Amino acid sequence: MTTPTVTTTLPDAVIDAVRGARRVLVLSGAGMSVESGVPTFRDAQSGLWEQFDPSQLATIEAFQMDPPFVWAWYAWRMQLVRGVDPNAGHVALAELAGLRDVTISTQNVDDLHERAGSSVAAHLHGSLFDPRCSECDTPYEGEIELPQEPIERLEPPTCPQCEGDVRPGVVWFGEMLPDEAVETTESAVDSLETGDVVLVIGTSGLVYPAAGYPAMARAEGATVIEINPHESEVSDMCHHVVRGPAAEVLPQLVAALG
Ligand code: BJW
Repeated sequence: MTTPTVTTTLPDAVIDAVRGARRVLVLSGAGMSVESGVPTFRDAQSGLWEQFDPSQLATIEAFQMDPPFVWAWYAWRMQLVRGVDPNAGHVALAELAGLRDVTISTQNVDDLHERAGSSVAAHLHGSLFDPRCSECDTPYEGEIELPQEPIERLEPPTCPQCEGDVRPGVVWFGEMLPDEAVETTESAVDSLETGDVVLVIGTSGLVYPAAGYPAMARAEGATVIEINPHESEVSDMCHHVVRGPAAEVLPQLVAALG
C-alpha cells in the first residue's frame, strides 16, 4: 500500500478525484460536528463528567449501575445538540448531493447532517433522539426533560409499557449496531467501483466495525480521502489526507467542483 499524500490545503488531486467520481460515499465521525459546537466523543467529557472515561460511560453496564448519572450526560448532550446549527461542512455535503451520487453513513448520534438537508443512509451508532425502554425496547415518545445547565443526576423517564428505565437510542460499546445501518453501509461499500470516492471525515478510526470501512472501500478500488486536522488510525490507509477542519475543507471542495 502506498503512503498517502498529506496536505494542509486542498490539493488538485482531491478535487479531480471527486470531479471524476460517479459515487461518493461519506463516512463521518464526531469531528464533522466540531465547528457546530459539539465536542468530539473523546472530548465530550467536561465539567461534571470530566473525570470519567467516555468509553466506560457509554456502556449498558454504566447505565445499569447508575441510570440517573448516565441519563443526565445524555440529556445534556441532547440539549447541546438541539441548541446548535449544522456547520458549513454539513451544508457543503448537502450541496454535493446535487452534483454527485452521495451516500452518507455516519457514526454520529446527532441530526446535523439531516438538518443541513442531507439524507443519511445509516446512523451506525443510533441517535440521541430515538430513546427507548432499556427493558422492553419500546420506543419512548413521551416528554423528555432537558436541563439548561449540566446536572449530575437526572431520573430517566419511565416506560409506559413496562415501567423500565428509558435509555438513549444510541449504540453502546459491546452492543450490536442496527442491522439495517450495517447492511446499508456495507452494501454501499461493496458497490463502489474504481474511480468512486470515499470521504472519511472527522473520525479517530478507533471504533469497529466503522473503522474497518475505509480499508474495505479501498479494496473495492475506491479513492479514499481523509479530512481531519489530526492523524487518525485510518490515515495511513488513505490515498489522500487533507489536514484541515471539515467546515473549511468541504466548502472549498464543493466550490471547486462548481
Ligand atoms: C475533526 C475536527 C474537525 C476534530 N474536522 N475532524 C474489532 C476489533 C477490536 C474491537 C472490536 C472489534 N469489533 C468490535 C469491537 C468492540 C468495540 C470497539 O470497536 N472497540 C474499540 C474501542 C477497540 N465495538 C463495539 O462494541 C461495537 N459493537 C459491535 O461491534 O458489536 C459486535 C461486537 C460486540 C462485542 C465484541 C465484538 C463485536 C459498538 C460500538 C459503539 C460505539 N458507540 C459510541 C457511543 C455512542 C453514544 C455516545 O455518543 O455517547 O459511538 S463510542 C463513540 O466512538 C461514539 C462514536 O460514534 C464512536 C466513534 O468516535 P469518532 O466519531 O471517531 O469520534 P472521536 O472523538 O474518537 O474522534 C474525533 C475525530 O475528529 C478525531 O480524529 C479528531 O482529530 C477529528 N476532528 N476536529 C474534522 N474540525
